[in-house]
Amino acid sequence: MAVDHEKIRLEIESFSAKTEDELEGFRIKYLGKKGVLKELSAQIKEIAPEDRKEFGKTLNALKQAVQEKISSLKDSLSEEDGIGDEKKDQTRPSGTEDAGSRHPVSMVRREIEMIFQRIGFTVAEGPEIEDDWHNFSALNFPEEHPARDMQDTFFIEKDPDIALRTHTSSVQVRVMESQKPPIRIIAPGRVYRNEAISSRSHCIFHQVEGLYIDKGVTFADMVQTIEYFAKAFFGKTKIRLRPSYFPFTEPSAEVDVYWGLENETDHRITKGTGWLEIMGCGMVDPNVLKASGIDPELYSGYAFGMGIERIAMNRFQIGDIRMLFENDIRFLKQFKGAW
Ligand code: 2U9
Repeated sequence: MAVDHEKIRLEIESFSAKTEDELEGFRIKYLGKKGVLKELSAQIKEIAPEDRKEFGKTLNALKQAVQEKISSLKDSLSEEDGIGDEKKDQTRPSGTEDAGSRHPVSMVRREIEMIFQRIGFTVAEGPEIEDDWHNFSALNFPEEHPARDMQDTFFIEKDPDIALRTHTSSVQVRVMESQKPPIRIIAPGRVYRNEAISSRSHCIFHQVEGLYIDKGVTFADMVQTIEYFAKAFFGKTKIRLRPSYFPFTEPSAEVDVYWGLENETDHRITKGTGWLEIMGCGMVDPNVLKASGIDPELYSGYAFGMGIERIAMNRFQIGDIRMLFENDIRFLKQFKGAW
């Protein structure tokens, strides 16, 4: 009787088992008392004596193939068994996982948050899609202000105007509407500008703004807080304020820290002046307090705002702002373990 050994060999090699039971069934089928290989070896009597040696060899090879299959499937089944498997060393160190890292913008944001939390500020958040009131009107932007333009703001709906917030000041308006002074908050988050004019400018960036409102808050209080921040974040002790203008603060100022002019890098960073602009600030305009239901006769406050990308570029010596948006893994990997 002709036996197709090749067919049996293929059957053995292509077998796979999902459970121990299936594997045991396989073992019995081939190696059991009435198994395929036992029946084959019984046929040896019918083989011509001169072919018996060859037949025996083939049988042995099949037997070996079955045993190898069983042992390899046993290994892979016990691996899948996982944690519950007593045969495994549960104390073996797991090895290193490639865990990724925090984005430099997130690192700087967190550091700023912590610096202000140390002096009693809490972190406030609010919606990125805003109405005209919270983004513009309540902040004393006149009806015809250019920031309200389609070229500068991403509108989602018209009449009533709904847009992507252009600053996190809208968050602070919401807090003023719902809480009584004293208010001491910082509002970090993503903001949007419609920079249609230049393809190199960016539509999304991040800000941290701060607001402190209470009875008797003065310009001097603001300067002290900014001095504290400059020391804590940059390690610099000297700041200067230059007059500026924002619709929501009066008076308003731009803040520079004295960076120094010790070396070539200092010259480059400060464009040869020794001073580095870090933020804007001012006393909250009485109109803004009024709009949110806070009596400007009773209360006063200061506010400040800074762009996180700009500060991250300074902190990590990043020459091109696009690095912060492109998420190139070769760039991001450099921040592993930084914080
Ligand atoms: C309320 C009242 C006043 C927030 C302020 C600035 C000055 C400022 C810019 C810095 C760089 C924005 O990211 S940037 O482009 N911001 O200079 N922001 S005062 O003033 C407020 C906020 C909320 C209710």
